[in-house]
Amino acid sequence: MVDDSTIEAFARDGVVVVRGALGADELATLARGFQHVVNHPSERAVEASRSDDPGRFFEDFVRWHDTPEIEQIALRSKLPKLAAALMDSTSARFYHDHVLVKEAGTCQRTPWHQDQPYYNVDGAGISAWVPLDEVPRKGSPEFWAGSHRGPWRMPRTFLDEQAKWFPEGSLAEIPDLDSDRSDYDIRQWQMSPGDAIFFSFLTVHSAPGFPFDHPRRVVSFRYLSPDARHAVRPWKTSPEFPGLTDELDDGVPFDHPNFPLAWPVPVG
Ligand SMILES: O=C(O)CCC(=O)C(=O)O
Repeated sequence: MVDDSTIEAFARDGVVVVRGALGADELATLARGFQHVVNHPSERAVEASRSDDPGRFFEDFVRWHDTPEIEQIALRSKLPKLAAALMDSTSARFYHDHVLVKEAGTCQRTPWHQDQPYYNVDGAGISAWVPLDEVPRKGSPEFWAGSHRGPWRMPRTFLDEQAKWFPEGSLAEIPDLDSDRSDYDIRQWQMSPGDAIFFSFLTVHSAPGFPFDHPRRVVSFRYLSPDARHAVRPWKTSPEFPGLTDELDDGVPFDHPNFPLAWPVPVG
């Protein structure tokens, strides 16, 4: 499904693009699921843009439980097999889905960040960022290639940069990539519906606003490698998994119905 050079590129860069990862029928299914989420936001949903933004940045999380279309794509498309192959792993467990829309004209950037410090996960994981719309290069996420091999970086709230997770000073800060972009290997691609950007939970990434005349609808599917372990945090992770610490010990594999094995496809 992916050749050795793509697997090597993922290990080296922490990010690769796979064209045509989902087909037309799968995209139609995902679009239905996406619309269900937008029409019925969960208690986890957030408005990630300011009230005076001419567009809107809306996010929701972990919707596969009540959105069968998202479950279908997360568990029964090529995505989990691709995720396992790129992690050079024999299996991939589904972690969660993250639904994002930047409406036409949204100014709000997604700031530079790594995903893993927000999570309850130690060990490797990978995301597949899949757009439902054409995304011109200038509206597409940016990735600092190789940053997944560096340290964990301080997670901050997107709108007001608060350190709500790790204590202030306890992790390295994200450098100011935008002021000296030539010092960093920054990758960005034009994307079409069904293409997927696969990136490590530790790859530093950001995304611009969306100054175009159509929305940018996206679902990011997150998968865990077999070496991923549940990391109980003394704070609310993002997303939060309420009650999980009563059912899954600290330091154990994610062998729990909330995190189904997605590849290989379980028999029966
Ligand atoms: O699409 C975006 O604006 C940000 C996506 C992102 O940060 C992610 O999928 O982890």
